[in-house]
Amino acid sequence: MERTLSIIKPDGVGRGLIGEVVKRLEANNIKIIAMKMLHLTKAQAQGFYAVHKERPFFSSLTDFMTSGPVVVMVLEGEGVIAKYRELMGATNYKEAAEGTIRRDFATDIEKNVVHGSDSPESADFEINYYFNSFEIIG
Ligand code: FUP
Repeated sequence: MERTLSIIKPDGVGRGLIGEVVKRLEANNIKIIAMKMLHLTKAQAQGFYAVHKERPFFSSLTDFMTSGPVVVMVLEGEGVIAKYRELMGATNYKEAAEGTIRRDFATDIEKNVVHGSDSPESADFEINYYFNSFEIIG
């Protein structure tokens, strides 16, 4: 059994896409075992995206991630890391497959509606970044 972290980003929350994303998770039998809404501070966004701190888009990305509330979730299931990334589609929505969340709703490489962990190691870091053990339905 695997776990992954999902974020509905400020563009997704602001555009009323929380229900749409959750609907797609449920339709694909992906179990939500934790969920909350947060408005990240700049420092919290920088800590979350620390692996990207040398990248040219880091400053813009962390500004965007603090521009409004986000919904963070822990998802659980067999192969859920890859399964959720498949539902999300490629980072660049122009390259995302048809029927994916990013292809259907993203407007920009940065404003791409959702985040999903890319490996078991990053899932572990990211889940613990946002949730303590009491907030996850074991
Ligand atoms: P992903 O795993 O698909 O979320 O993509 P990355 O971890 O590579 O990038 C994290 C976020 O940085 C993306 F969701 C959007 C942003 N980004 C840019 O703004 N510009 C880029 O060229 C690449 C990524």
